[in-house]
Amino acid sequence: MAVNDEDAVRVSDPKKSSVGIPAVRHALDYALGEMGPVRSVSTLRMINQVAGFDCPGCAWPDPAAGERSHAEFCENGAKAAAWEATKARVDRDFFAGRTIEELRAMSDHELEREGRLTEPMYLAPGAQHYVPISWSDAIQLTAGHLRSMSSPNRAAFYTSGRASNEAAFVYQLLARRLGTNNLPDCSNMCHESSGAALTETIGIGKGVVSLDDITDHAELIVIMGQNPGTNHPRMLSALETAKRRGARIVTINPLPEAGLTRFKNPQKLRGIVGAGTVLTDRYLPVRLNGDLALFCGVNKVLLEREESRPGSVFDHAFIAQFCDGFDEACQVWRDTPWSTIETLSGISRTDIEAFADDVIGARSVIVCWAMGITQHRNAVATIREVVNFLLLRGNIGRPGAGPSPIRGHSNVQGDRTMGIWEKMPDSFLDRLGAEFSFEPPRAHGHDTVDTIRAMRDGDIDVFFALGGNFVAATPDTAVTAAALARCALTVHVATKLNRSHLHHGREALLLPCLGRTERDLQPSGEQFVTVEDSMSMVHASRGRLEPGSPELRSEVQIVCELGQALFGDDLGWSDMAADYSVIRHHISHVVEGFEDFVARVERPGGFTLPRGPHDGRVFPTATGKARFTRNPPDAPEVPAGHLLLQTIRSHDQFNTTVYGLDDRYRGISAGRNVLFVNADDLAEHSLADGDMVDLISVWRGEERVLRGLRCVAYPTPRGCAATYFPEANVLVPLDSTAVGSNTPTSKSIIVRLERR
Ligand SMILES: Nc1nc2c(c(=O)[nH]1)N[C@H]1C(S)=C(S)[C@@H](COP(=O)(O)OP(=O)(O)OC[C@H]3O[C@@H](n4cnc5c(=O)[nH]c(N)nc54)[C@H](O)[C@@H]3O)O[C@H]1N2
Ligand SMILES: Nc1nc2c(c(=O)[nH]1)N[C@H]1C(S)=C(S)[C@@H](COP(=O)(O)OP(=O)(O)OC[C@H]3O[C@@H](n4cnc5c(=O)[nH]c(N)nc54)[C@H](O)[C@@H]3O)O[C@H]1N2
Ligand code: SF4
Ligand SMILES: [Mo]
Repeated sequence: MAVNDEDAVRVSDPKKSSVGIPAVRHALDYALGEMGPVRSVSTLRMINQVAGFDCPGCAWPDPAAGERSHAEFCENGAKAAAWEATKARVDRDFFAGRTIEELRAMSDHELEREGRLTEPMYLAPGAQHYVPISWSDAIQLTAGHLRSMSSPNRAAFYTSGRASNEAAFVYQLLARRLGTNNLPDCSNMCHESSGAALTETIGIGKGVVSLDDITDHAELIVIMGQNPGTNHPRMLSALETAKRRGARIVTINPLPEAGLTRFKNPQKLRGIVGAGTVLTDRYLPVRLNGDLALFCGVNKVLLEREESRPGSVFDHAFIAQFCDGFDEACQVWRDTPWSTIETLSGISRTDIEAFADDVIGARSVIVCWAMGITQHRNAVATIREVVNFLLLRGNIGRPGAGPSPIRGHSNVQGDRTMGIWEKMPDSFLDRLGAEFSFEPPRAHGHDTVDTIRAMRDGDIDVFFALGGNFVAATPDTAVTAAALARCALTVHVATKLNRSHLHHGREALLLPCLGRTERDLQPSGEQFVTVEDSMSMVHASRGRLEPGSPELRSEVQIVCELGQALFGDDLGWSDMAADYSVIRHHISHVVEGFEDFVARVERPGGFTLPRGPHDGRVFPTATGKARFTRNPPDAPEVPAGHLLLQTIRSHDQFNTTVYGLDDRYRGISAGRNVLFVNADDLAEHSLADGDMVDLISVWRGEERVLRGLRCVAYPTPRGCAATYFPEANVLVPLDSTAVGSNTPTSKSIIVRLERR
């Protein structure tokens, strides 16, 4: 991974509040720099509007159609749109002037900053330069490779969560028509643990809370393992609304993240001139991966209180009618000693009891979480324990209550709904096969980690990526790069150049596509696409800008042309590409909840998908009941002299897309090579703030190194540290994954520091 030559990091005190005037100014500066004034205005005013495009940033939901403001976006949404709508271009001269080696020496920030890809590019075996290739040659080359494989399972089709429902649907159809379920996606590294835990316990792999549950109903909102001020900024507006009607907020996080402490709403005058709203009522600085122990502790207190005054705490009617496994779960809480709970969580019994008081005082509770929970070895168990916690007081299936995993990419949830999953259930495959008259493969395919293993072992010929940045986003960068190099062909459908395009197979293709912001004209006229947000709202997104180059094609068109090259027009590929409502028509027959899709999506603001547990306390689990589970607390054993490291996002990045080198709220500017550590841990290592260290991860006798990080003394619990991904992915062992979801454990890496 390239070291950032630009790095000259400066450190100041972390901010106590987020947003407010600086954020508005940053958003505008940023947009103007990338797009100039005219394009900035036309782009920003279309974000998240009913007739505009869905923000290409995160998956936070939009307010109802009539309740949106004129600027329904945050600073980071503006950055995401501007980054895509930039005027900068990477054209054939750019590639002619730079070898692959030279491009590899550039940082992630530098690569994407060069601008939008403009035409298909090809890298021949042994070549050092990408050269132009026609669309038809590129499609034929790909089809030729796919046809010559000895088995369809020698291809893998990766998806990043920005793909629209329509693109995702035709893409999974292509893979399955070819005969493979090898559909790894970014979700495997993201909320897979949430999906696994929720499917097992409540029968649906996604959240069951709506936006108005947060804004209008919940009396207590728990936010754990999430940094919304940076990663879901408009969530803070919703939390502010909740706060103003009297909701309490408990934050559980090893880092005191800015927006959660105090929030200045940039869209309200009081936010701009005043001190803003203090959002968090109780802050629990949990140890990294201590949440399972913490929730075991809270549940233990609830059980103790219930047993001392029967009928005062638990919702016995709900438990009796809708749940199973209750007694077995109680036994775990009885058996787990306080010493274990306090040691693993890093939170005192007194503080856990105070949190339990908040819970007992609230008639409705929502728990929100993101990557701080899902990317640990025991992530699935932790989320199941959160479900236990909610079930105890019937906090599911009524207003203001329930589990709410906050999703990452803008359409990652929709992609799953459309069938992007290596193990879609037979019910889906049955309907897909019936709709298109073919027999989809039934054997489960490879997820992300297994795809890397298969490539490493020489079992994959063609790696195809619909967006994303596979080599940078996945664990064990060196292993993944070497694995990609073993493929015969790597194909990337992308908007911008990134590191994955430089760690290629024997041959490689770059296929430049339209982005969310751009007009999509097909033979039947201008097209729109649809997306699903974190709260199961499905709605339309219409690009408005002129495409960045006349050669760009839509993702749907690229996939359908490949389908046609492979199979002729057997499934109606050309009709689907010509008119996306044909795809929506198919979706309405195949995907549950999409009945009458073509008509319903025309409603301003779209429609909400059915969610059994939310809508009517229906739990389609193995037993038809909501399931209490046994989750005895554990945590990684960190040897003496070592720290547990989490890898996080700065305020100036979207995953592997690095917009800039600042992390304003954490007081970091002009660099990313920093390590946040507790001051006492630094002292114990005879280090001080400002010292430079190398970071060595140790796992099963193996060592991996990330060099040259500046230590920053930071308020995080003893024994815990943090640095930024994607750079830190060199430290994450491929085989270190969560039990039950195979998600890389990128928030609990055992490391030691070595002074440079
Ligand atoms: N601007 C911007 N927006 C984004 C993204 C982006 O990169 N930039 N990425 C998008 C994507 S794909 C996703 S998945 C989301 C990610 O959204 P987040 O999950 O908020 O992202 P992270 O930066 O990984 O932050 C993890 C948070 O969890 C905390 N944490 C870490 N470990 C633990 C733990 O063991 N326990 C607890 N309680 N907390 C812990 C960290 O301190 C940090 O606050 O954001 C989406 N939105
Ligand atoms: N260590 C560590 N690793 C992590 C994480 C972590 O917290 N720590 N988080 C994980 C998570 S939550 C996620 S979701 C993954 C993200 O993994 P990915 O989704 O694979 O990565 P992104 O950085 O979101 O992908 C960025 C690239 O997508 C392309 N792109 C952007 N817009 C479009 C578009 O409209 N169409 C197409 N075709 N391409 C487009 C651009 O070329 C850009 O370079 O990373 C994971 N990796
Ligand atoms: S909160 Fe997320 S979806 Fe909303 S504008 Fe910001 S980045 Fe976009
Ligand atoms: Mo994500």
